[in-house]
Amino acid sequence: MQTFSKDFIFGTATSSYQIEGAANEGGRTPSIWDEFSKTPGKVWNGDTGDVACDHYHRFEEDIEIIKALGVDSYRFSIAWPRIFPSEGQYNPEGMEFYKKLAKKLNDAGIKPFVTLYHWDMPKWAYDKGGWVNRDSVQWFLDYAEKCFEELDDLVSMWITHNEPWCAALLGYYEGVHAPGHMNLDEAVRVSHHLLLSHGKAVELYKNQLHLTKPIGITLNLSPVYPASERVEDELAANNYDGYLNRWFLDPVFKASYPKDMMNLYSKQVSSFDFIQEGDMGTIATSCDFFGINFYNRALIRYSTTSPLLFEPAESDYPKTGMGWDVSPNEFKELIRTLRRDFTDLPMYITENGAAFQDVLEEDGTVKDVERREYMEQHIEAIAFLNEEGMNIRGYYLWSLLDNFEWAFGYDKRFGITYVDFQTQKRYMKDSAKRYAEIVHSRQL
Ligand code: GBH
Repeated sequence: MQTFSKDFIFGTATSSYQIEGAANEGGRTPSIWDEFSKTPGKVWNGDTGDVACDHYHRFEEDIEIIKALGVDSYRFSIAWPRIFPSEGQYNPEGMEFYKKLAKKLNDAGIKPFVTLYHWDMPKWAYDKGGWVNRDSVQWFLDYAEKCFEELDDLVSMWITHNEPWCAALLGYYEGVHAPGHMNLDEAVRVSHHLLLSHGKAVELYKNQLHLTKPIGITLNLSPVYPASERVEDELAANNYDGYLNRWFLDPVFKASYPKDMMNLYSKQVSSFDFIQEGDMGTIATSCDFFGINFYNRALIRYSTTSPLLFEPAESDYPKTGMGWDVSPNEFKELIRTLRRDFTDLPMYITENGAAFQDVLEEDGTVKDVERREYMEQHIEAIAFLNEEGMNIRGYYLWSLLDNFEWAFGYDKRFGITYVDFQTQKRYMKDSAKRYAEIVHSRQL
């Protein structure tokens, strides 16, 4: 039997565009995701976040679910276009929504863990060049400053960016996320500006505003394994690790980009002149914790047809509904690697969870055995890791609700709560009931 200490934080997570809806209310203007989801062919079934889980109107009901889970904390993100609907125009009505939400959470004894950027850049900022434009760093800081000033009292921890790899590489290189570009030169600049805006936001928070809540960044990390012992596959796996993990880990913890990746990218990136004097030091500004989103390991092989020389390989692991390997052991290896090679900071698993095909039974139950097992395996892994002294301080299940799963629309359900998108009725799945037990007993 594994046990968790009283101060270990159990939570659940969501993000603004994926759940809020009310796309045109409260003074909000479109984000890049409104644009992208309305572009034919980009999102499964033409789904958009216009209504999503209608959380903007139903947040009180959703807080009741969070209370029923008994969790210590709830992680959500702020929609930038609600706060700055146009350049330089602060919108207090937008902020009011998050104040109400955070207050209600505090009243219920639930700690708000707030992400500033979970991918919904305002369209006005995109029209001025988006994250490719270095001015985006200042736009983000203006937005961050307002959030810090208005919300810090109500927030228990801050995350600057969620998964900059997704925003930069999926958005600007692979073209599957907003804004749907396919240009490595842009993607690499974007990653730099995202990271720089992170470092500057931390400096602003600590050194200028003198605020004291813990602040950090969340990266999506997948430990990478070669499909075979062939040297080509090992090279490909190393490149993919550089592409997905090290391109973000090295700047944040070592104040430099990985040399091997600079080399690989230099064939497609015209120059690295966007890296200015002092930038790397700023990016590595020390944080209070490190956030990790973990879903799966990656199995990679050499490819002559792909420009970066890698591609996913078939694996015989059990899969989630996304086709991702269920790999709790590799999760443990990832954490040990991070401890050995990168950081001593306290860690939070800011997302972990799985999509599976769910069936809502007549009696309102959802018997999501696979999701429950996935969750138990990863929570158990954390208990083992903490016995080894890995200092993981919290775990946030992705996600509180079935929601808009980006390019997959409403086709993929990650929730521990089932949402009937026709009626907006919520049903706790079996995984949610089991999670409540674990949280309550602090053991499994
Ligand atoms: C997160 O992203 C997001 O933060 C969240 O908004 C989203 O809803 C949730 O996860 C579920 O998707 O095996 O090499 O193909 C997930 C980031 C990055 C995780 C890519 C899986 C696959 C790497 N994903 N990764 S690979």
